Amino acid sequence: MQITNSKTLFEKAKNFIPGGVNSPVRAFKAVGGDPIFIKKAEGAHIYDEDGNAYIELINSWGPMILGHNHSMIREAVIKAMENGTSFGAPTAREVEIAELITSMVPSVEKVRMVNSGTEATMSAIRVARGFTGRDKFIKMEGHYHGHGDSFLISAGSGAITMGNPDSPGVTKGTAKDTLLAPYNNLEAIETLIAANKNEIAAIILEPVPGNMGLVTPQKGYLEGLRKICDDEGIVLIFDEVMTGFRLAKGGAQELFGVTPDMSTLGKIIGGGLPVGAYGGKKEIMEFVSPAGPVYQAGTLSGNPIAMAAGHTMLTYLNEHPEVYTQLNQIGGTIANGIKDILVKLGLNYTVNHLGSMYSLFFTDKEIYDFESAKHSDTVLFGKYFQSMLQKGIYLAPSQFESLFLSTALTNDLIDQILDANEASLKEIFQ
Ligand code: KE4
Repeated sequence: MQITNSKTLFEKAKNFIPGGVNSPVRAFKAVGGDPIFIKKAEGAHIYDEDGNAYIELINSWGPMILGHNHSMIREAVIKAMENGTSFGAPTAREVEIAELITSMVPSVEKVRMVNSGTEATMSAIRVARGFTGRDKFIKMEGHYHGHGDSFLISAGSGAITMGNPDSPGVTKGTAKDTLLAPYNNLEAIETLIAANKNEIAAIILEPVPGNMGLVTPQKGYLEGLRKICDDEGIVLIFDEVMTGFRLAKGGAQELFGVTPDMSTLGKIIGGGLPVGAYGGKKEIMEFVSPAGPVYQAGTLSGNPIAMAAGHTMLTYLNEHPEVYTQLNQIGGTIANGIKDILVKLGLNYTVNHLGSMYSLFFTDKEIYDFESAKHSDTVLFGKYFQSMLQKGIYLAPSQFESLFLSTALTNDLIDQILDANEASLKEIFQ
């Protein structure tokens, strides 16, 4: 792969943008080399500034579930643009998408649109605190809920990738109200609750974490959290920014049949445009201004162009449940294909997979929480990443990220992905 133009652009970018990127996970810091600059994308492919084509398995970190530059999304955006780009006033499309989300996501009776997953989680915690009158909340080690101050404690995704899961700049005053527990561990939750009786407003988690690599909930875990929150009057928040509209049209809460009190949403919800949302039980959401006292606002919340893209995406997913059957087949073929390759090469690395999300961990240990995920050999991952990139497969440049598949992956492309995996793993280990 010739990457001259990307190199030139990256050198220039570093003069004007911190680290040359507008989001740390885009940097190749954890895997070596420089990031490639993308010029365009179509279907299952992205094309860099040097004309190299890649089969891509990030899909803009989740949104491109139907593949890039889908004609129905593009046409909806172009059509919406004819009426202007932003009014700062209510529009019919916002009512339509709110009604659609409440019909798709089991926990959501009322919903507020925002502009990112970070805004959604920050707002959800504030509302839970306002609703309960309590200050503390529990997050899981290694989970990532965006870059809001109170979440940057033992945070996954780019925070752990860059080696600062506890970010400087978060005050002790803020951090003291964030309690930490290992994922998949109900006993730790019960211990925290006993030590902070009637002080905990919420438990927030990724029901199926993707931000330490993909990890799945152990049997009874989500159900156990639901019961604890019912018993203790704690607001259970599922952060489904990644899993919402991906693992099922109603997200992980539909797939596992556990309904939280609130949900946060993002990524797919905007069809690739900047959209986040938080929602939940009517009695809780009625606390949100101007209906209630908890303030939250946004100049571009419910932006008409973003709503056009999001409404088109969600309408399609709502009306085509076969998409999830297809995604699950694609995910199963790739994940099981990689497992077969590992056996064939005599390698016992761990593959975690659920639906259209998967991760290959360079450790023989079972990965069920942050501590176990940290056993993975990130140097080996870097070699694997670079080898796959050279073979035209674009993976997330971090061991601590799930991959995201799209319906644009044809059988031929799946074969190419598996062939590249076999060749890269052979290269590294033989
Ligand atoms: P945004 O603010 O990036 O839209 O959403 C934050 C967020 C919240 N909750 C979960 C479960 C998330 O995965 C995210 C964002 N995910 C990362 C990828 N791990 C976005 C990519 C990036 O940071 O550039």
